[in-house]
Amino acid sequence: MKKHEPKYLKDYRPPAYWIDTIDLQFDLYEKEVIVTSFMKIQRNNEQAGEHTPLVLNCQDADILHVVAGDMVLLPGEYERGEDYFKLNRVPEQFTLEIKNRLTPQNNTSLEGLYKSSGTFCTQCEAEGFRKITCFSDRPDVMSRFSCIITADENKYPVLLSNGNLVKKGKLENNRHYVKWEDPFKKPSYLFALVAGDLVCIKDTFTTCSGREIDLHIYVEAENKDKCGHAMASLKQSMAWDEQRFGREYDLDLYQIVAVNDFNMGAMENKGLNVFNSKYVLARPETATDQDFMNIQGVIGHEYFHNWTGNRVTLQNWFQLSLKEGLTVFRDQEFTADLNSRAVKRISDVKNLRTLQFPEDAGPMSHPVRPESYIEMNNFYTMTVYEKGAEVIRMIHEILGREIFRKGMDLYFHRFDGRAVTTEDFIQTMEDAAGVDLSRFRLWYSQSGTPRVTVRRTYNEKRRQLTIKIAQTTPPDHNQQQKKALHIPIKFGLLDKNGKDITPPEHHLLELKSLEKEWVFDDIPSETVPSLFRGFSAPVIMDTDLTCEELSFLMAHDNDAFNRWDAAQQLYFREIDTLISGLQSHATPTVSSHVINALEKALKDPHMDRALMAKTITLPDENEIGEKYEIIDVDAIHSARQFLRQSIAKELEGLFMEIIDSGSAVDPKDLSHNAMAHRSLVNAALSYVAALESPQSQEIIYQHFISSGNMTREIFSLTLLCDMTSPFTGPALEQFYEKWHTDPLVMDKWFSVQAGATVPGTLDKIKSLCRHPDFTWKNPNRIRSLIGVFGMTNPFVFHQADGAGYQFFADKVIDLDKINPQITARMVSVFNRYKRYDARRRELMKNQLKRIHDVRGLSRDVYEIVSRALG
Ligand code: 0A1
Ligand code: ZN
Repeated sequence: MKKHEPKYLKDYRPPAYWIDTIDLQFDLYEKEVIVTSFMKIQRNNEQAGEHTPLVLNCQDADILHVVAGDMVLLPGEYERGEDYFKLNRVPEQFTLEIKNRLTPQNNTSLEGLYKSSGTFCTQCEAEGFRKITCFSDRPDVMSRFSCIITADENKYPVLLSNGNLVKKGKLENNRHYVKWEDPFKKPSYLFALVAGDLVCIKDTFTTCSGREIDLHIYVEAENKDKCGHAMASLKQSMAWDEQRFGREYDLDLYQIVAVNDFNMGAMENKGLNVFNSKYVLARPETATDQDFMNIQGVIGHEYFHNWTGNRVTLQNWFQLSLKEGLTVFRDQEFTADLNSRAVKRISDVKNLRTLQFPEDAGPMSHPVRPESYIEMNNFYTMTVYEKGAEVIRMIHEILGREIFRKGMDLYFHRFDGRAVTTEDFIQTMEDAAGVDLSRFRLWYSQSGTPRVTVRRTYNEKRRQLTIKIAQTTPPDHNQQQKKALHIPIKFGLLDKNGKDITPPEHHLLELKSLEKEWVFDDIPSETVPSLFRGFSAPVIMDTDLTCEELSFLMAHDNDAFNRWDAAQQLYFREIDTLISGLQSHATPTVSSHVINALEKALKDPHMDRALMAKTITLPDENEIGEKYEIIDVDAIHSARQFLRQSIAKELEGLFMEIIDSGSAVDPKDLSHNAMAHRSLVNAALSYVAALESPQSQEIIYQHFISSGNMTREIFSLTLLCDMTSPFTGPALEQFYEKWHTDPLVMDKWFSVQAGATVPGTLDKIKSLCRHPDFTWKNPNRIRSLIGVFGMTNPFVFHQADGAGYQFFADKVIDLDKINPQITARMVSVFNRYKRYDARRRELMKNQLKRIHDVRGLSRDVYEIVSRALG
């Protein structure tokens, strides 16, 4: 099938024609939209000659009229393929006008022009613009855009596009029009249009050079009171990018629109960001502390794209990480600078380990700069985004903050207004810093997570410590032979009192070969090394540290990330022992050093509460599963539950004290301290819930009723859903009654039920699919029910009879007809079928085959499923 053929990086050629300007007009009606596009086209003489045809991308557009120069072309005079428009002979320079018809009300893919709750909106990245009109829809064709929109004035009072509003007025039949002009050249993926009945929240920001920028956030009228945090976050982002990276905003207006139906988090269209409403709307009553943090992060992310992505853009889609890895790094730093750096790092690393490491070890593994793709939308991955950000972070680590900044300045200076590559970025960093990053480049081209082994020897007589570090990366379908990467290892050495005695020249060890030894002189005995501080490289580390040494690091390491990580390693070891015990039917017991270490942490008066919460939280079942070649879902669930219960029994008194202290915190307070306190209370509540006693159920229910904010309310509801309790049903009903008119809160109601591990969960999920508030048209709702079930509930999804697999595959097959992009993400849960026992493996494989054989399967799902089976 032709439509399923891959595209390769090695085949990249610059475009044959440039499109210098495009003037668009959208006439919006209820049953159709008429798009008129007027382009100035210019041959690229370095690539093309007079016989080179002009080929434009064109998908789903019903062409009505074509004029080339002053000649009207009849259908036989141009070629129209399923996904292209072609003119065989064209002059070196000419104008082309194309009129076409669209039916956005039928567009459920949420790419191109579509309708969300009555609002017209667009999503053009990666290749959605071709669903709007015929164009050279590739990021290296940068054009100046203007956009006229006409529509019914009552239904669509707000008409928006990129850049500046230059004209507006009234038309006949109750219609009105606007004209927008974007002074900056941009690729088509950054075009946006919005038309709807929305209210506008206004503010301003004065830039470092004294320019006043208008800031507008558009939402549905009922959400007017939920935009304060998003607006504050936008202003923080603008100030931060000036201070940390010297980047000033360039237009006079910055617009954000929140829509309910959106495939991803948000989109950085020039001057007109379109957001999933989940990342804009928040009040403490409706959004959790985590939601507030996410909003700040995503607002920052889209804003930072204005320089890393928009002003400097991509030569082709293989370079996606050039903008995404770099912008994720920037948003992570923004969050870290404004909140707790350690807490941010811990969450990012947890995310990387639970989602990116498995991706990189499975059939979808690809380098940060992929070499081929069938459907570009499938490459908005954890690898491109999160591992891509880790790669930037390592450069930052190697160069140091100041030189890195110098490199960034040079990057913007060199490439402003151009479409470039990850190689251009690295080269610029080398030039600015005067370093050789030739081996470092492999992080962009080699897939897989490196494993790093650390072994120590100590020579008592010579007072010499030797640390030997070795790396290997397992072979995969991308490369059979993996090369040694350049790995920065942030290093520390603690003496027996916990004092850091690291020789200054060894704060950063750089491993550039398969193995290397470092010899440290004049070192006392009984030191404990702390490696990969702050998780300085995205690797899996295998150390020879004992449990006592880990407990010591947990208490003394001056790197907060490693203190947390030491606790995690202790838990993993404990769970591993419990799993082996369960598998050999031994009576399980929990070792005292885990309880002691936890008790010490809980009694530490200096520890920040948010860090304490992270420290006492056990790794989740997916994270634990990652440690095993063959994942025993049942043993993992039981071992984790047993550990949780044992800790709860031993330390109940301390947990109760924490819970009681929570009542002193104002539920509407969004300061770091208040949020930190709530996260600790929730972590303690989770242990108390594990006691499964009538009293503990009562405590959770009381917490639910008296919550006063969504953080407390939804967390206690989650715990109630995960237990067999007389309180669960009433709590779910009360929550529904209270919140059924708020879609974002209802998503949470679906999620807590989909994530439960109690008997009967699968049947519950099946019946929730038939609930009047469930819809297959809204990605947030699908993710909250089907996504949570498949991705975060391994115990139920992998139930031994395969009923979870069967149900999930049925839904995938149906959903693919509505929204392929979302479906492709969902179906990826089967990617790791080889990691389970023979029976489950067979059951999953059968579902994959069933999906693969569906006629008319989308390119998106086809690519994932065929890779999984391949
Ligand atoms: N560039 C956006 C994410 C995004 C990507 C693809 C989309 O549709 C296929 C939509 C949004 C970001 O990184 O925020
Ligand atoms: Zn992005």
